[in-house]
Amino acid sequence: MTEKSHQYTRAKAIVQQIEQLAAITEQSGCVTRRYGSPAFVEGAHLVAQWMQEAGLQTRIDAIGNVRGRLVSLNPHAKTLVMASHIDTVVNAGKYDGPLGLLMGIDVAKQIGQSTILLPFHIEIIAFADEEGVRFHTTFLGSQVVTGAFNPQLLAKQDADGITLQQAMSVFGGTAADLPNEAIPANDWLGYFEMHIEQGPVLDNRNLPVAWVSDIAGQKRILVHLTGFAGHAGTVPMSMRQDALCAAAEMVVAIEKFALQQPNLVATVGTLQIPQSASNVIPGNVHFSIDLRSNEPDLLANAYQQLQQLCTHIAQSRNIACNWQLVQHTAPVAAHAPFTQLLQQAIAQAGFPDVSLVSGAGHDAVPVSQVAPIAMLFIRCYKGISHHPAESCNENDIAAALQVADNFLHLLIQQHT
Ligand code: HGY
Ligand code: MN
Ligand code: MN
Repeated sequence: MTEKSHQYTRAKAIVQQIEQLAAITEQSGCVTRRYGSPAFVEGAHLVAQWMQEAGLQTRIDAIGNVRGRLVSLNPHAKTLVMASHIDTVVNAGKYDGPLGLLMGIDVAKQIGQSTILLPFHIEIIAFADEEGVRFHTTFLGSQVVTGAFNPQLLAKQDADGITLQQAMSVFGGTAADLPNEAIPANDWLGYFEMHIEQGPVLDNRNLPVAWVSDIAGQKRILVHLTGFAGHAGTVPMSMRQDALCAAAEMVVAIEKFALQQPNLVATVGTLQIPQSASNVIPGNVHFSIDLRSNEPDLLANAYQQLQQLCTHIAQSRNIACNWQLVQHTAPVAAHAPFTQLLQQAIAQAGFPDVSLVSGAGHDAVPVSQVAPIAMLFIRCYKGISHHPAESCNENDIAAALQVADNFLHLLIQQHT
């Protein structure tokens, strides 16, 4: 079997696993696997089984990351981590996260089954909470592995009042275990993540892969508006403190502001009206703002200007506005020469040297604080993501496996 046809066979097997994992969901008919849910736990155990079948020393850690190691004979060797996440957004696609993870398991399996003497350990990690849907956090799993986890997050509650500490107990983990789950800073050789592009550039340029030059910074904000609930039939329009109308004016103003900024995106993805009824003037509204740019100053200025804009709109409507920054991650650049080796691997596979900025966040962001990172993007159908139509074809996955195999062999050569 030629190397190319072998990579294609491997790609087909990965697509079958993607479908198998996607069938494990909180909601039948769509893919939803939020951190710590029974579906998440079932999916984690299936991934653990696949890691074991790939010959990796496997365990589920205290926060719920699934971890599989291919150990070098050199006990003092550093560790290369290949990872991605297995939690999803609500009504998600099947590939965002699982594709990169399953490709990492496959690449490690090929090396484990070869006669290569591994000069470094390889650790494959299925991160437990990259999306941050349940607790409005992100990167919980990767922050534990990098030692950056903030224990104050353990008290965060989900929509049902369950704390993160209670949620993680489903993995048998306790807060005291978390510091021991970190890979010490000087043990890292590097971090390599493969991920669908989640954007249209590769599809438009008819390319299977690209390397990632930067990952955009992001700020997640929760806005709580308090007006005054009232009778929809009796309160004159001029006397209302309608929290929803205030929110609506803010949402449109946020969109208008972002449309005028060339390198900024702003999204109001969630909006809730607690205790709503059709004949009640909304007294309370909560909504989220997701703000991103790969330019730190632009992101900071936009944050300030939008906060002023919303405060002004609230004051003009006699509405109280509580503005809460729930998460901030600075923009991150991939690290040379680690990424230069990935560029070499892409060239060896015969693909052009194309790099992209990632508008999406990835676990590579927290990892970049402790290790050199390299990310490989894989074309996805029309760039669709965070949507059930998200998909990727076997040829592109096979092309990415070819690059990943090259990258690992270059790293092994470099450290032998
Ligand atoms: O939102 C993101 O950028 C990623 O999908 N967590
Ligand atoms: Mn995502
Ligand atoms: Mn992702």
